[in-house]
Amino acid sequence: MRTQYSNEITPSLDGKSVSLCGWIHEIRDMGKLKFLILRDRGGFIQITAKAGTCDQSVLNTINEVSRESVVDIKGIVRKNEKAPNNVEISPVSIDIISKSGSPLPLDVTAKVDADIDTRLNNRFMDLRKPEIAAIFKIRSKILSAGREFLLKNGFIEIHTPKIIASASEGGTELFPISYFDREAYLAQSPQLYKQMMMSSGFDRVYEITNYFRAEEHDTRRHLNEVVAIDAEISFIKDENDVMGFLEGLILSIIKSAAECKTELDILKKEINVPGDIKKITYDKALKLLEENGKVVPWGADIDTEGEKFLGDIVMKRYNSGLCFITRYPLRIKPFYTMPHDSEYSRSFDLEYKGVEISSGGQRIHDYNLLVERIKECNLNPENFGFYLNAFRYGMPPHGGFGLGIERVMMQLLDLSIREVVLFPRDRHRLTP
Ligand code: AMO
Repeated sequence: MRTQYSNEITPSLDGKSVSLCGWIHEIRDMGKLKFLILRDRGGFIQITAKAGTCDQSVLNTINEVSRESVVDIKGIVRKNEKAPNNVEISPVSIDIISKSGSPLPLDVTAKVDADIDTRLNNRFMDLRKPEIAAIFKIRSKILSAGREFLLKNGFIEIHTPKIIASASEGGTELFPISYFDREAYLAQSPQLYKQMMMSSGFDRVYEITNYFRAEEHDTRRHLNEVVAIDAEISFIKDENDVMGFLEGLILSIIKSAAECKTELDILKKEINVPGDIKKITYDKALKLLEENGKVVPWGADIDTEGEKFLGDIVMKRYNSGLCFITRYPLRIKPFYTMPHDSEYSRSFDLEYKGVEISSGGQRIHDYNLLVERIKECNLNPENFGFYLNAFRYGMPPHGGFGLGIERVMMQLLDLSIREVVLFPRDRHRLTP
């Protein structure tokens, strides 16, 4: 229906006929002079109607139209130094395609700041704000950059089931669902299936996928449904090979976000692309924390506060926002993690500005060791029959990671996790 987006209208088009479609962002009636601000995906453009020079039907429509109505405007481009971006449209016709009700549930002009719950309850309208839409344009860009990096490196995209029969992470954070006459669960991650693909000889696979986690957490950085880039790689020497791929992936993601100049200008944010990523062992991380007055007992997970502390220390010492924490105690990692020795594992977490954005490592590829570890983690090998079978008939050494997109986005833009998901699912929110 349209010939251009608003941001494509420049003074050089002076005198040209155009057709624009979008929403009425603002209406200003100065009597004989009436202004509309039209908003579309590209931005804003001023529509200026003068009594006397403009058709009466156009003036009547402007009197009738309400804010946020959807319109189709045909008109002539006029150069005007007083108009925003030195250009405006002199309207020839205005069709109201869909009249908006009023009062509006949310003020799109953002003169009144709404609280996050009101915003999320009216998300369709919240997303009309350019600064909110900008977040999701960046999100789309980083996913494309991630996909491009993986495809360039020979990864094959897969899709694994989201309705599963047994836990993949060994924990209890599962959402049960009824599957005909049986109980099933929503997938916590593609972990078991992406590993099985290594036995199938796919060598390098990835999936951009939803995780469903029935965690009770009600925090700034947890949701019950998230999206992650999951990858698995065969014929690795050890976990360092996996970290190499993850480093390439995250750096290309951050670089692509830093290149979103238009969106970052709208958001008034800047993104620094870190250099290479520092590796710190778990033991060293605990030591650094202790030196700075925060004691984490050996064998415990580094909590939210500890991660934040560590992020600050790493920034001060190494001038980097990113660091790997490696060689975690075996006892706090899932059953599929390759042991380094009896105490430590070949696993890692990737921290970005003091928040875990990814975890991964080398996996066990030996059938007997895997069964042993499943038992040691108080799980029943019988529940993992279909998975274990893939280890009995030729399984290469392999490893992989899961990179949480919401965590990456919130750290990139310094926002809370609810802000970077279209329709977040948390402890209290199941709609919209
Ligand atoms: P893990 O459970 O650490 O590892 O998840 C990987 C990454 O996913 C994101 N994430 C979450 N983000 C927000 N809210 C949540 N509730 C949430 N849960 C997970 C985080 C986290 O780092 N199978 C392994 C990955 C692997 O080893 O390949 C796994 O799922 O960014």
